[in-house]
Amino acid sequence: MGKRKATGNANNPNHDLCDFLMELADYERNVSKNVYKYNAYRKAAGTLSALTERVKSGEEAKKLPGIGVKIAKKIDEFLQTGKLQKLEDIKKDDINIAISLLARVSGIGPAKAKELVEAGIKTLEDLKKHQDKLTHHQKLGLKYFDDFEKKIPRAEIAQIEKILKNAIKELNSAYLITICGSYRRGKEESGDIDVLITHPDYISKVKNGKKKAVSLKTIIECLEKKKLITDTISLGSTKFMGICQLPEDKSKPFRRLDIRLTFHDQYYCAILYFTGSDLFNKNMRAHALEKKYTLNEYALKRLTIEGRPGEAEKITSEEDVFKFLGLPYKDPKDRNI
Ligand code: 8DG
Ligand code: CA
Ligand code: CA
Repeated sequence: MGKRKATGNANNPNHDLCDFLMELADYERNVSKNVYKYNAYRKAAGTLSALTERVKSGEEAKKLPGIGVKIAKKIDEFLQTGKLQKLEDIKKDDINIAISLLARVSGIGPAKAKELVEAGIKTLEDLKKHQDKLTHHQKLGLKYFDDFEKKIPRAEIAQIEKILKNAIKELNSAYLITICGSYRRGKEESGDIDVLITHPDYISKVKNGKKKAVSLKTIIECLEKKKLITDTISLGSTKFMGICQLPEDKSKPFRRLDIRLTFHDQYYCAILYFTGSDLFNKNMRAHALEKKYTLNEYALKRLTIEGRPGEAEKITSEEDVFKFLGLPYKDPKDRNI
């Protein structure tokens, strides 16, 4: 799972307010481990990031969805003093600083970061000396710490996309490949690369048989041979997590790459899900529930009267999902909430 971060909207007139809310969210996730507050702050930041005008007061903000009395008070404090004392105090605390730092290592979650800090490990140098306490993923996260902090320019992902598609199509020209995530939403920079692959013969209902020709392992081996994939964090039959670098340009940073193999009949729900943003997904799932549907990365299903998911609807495009839910289609670039 990626490290969650601020909602992007370059011309957001409330970006400083969004930033402090996202900092509070990160603190709640990484240090307090309070997912409820984490989500509450993120929701408030999402609401503010969608506004076209600057918020004038907490009172005004309180009328918006996801902003209650407590967040409104913080907005007032920030508008009046230019800072938030709670956040200033958090930022001064050595333990908090250490936990937040370690949680930036790929593979180290908030619980692990806390555990390490409690064991006296507070810096990346400390971590390097105690690699026995780390999983394979976390060791790689540490090794490539600096590179993984760097955003990936759109043009570089486009180059990787070309190499990846050519290589996979050489294996079998019927493979369908889509890079999702922030790249598909048109962002100029991304945190990692999220790839979805399917094949018309790879269908959820068919047991074995035709599926055999389709293999994620073969795809990964091929990409290793092309020197695109440099490391594997984990590899299962449908999910690869690893690291890539543009071949022929060793000056380029190492990048996080996730590849998922999905059934053809579930491909478009997967594309919708992995395109995000995650707040957009949350809103869409909530809307689905209002319409008595349940939506996830695999399928859209109507809920029965008893509230149980029924048969999966036949979905052959992202547009289908919007249609079933009675929503106007949104282009990926308009899903950046
Ligand atoms: P980024 O990599 O440029 O930072 O942004 P991203 O592409 O939007 O984020 P991501 O962490 O790579 O996740 C890709 C998509 O997966 C995201 O846009 C929507 C979907 N997704 C959710 N919930 C979650 C979640 O909790 N963790 C992750 N990693 N992905 C999620 O809807
Ligand atoms: Ca990702
Ligand atoms: Ca991503």
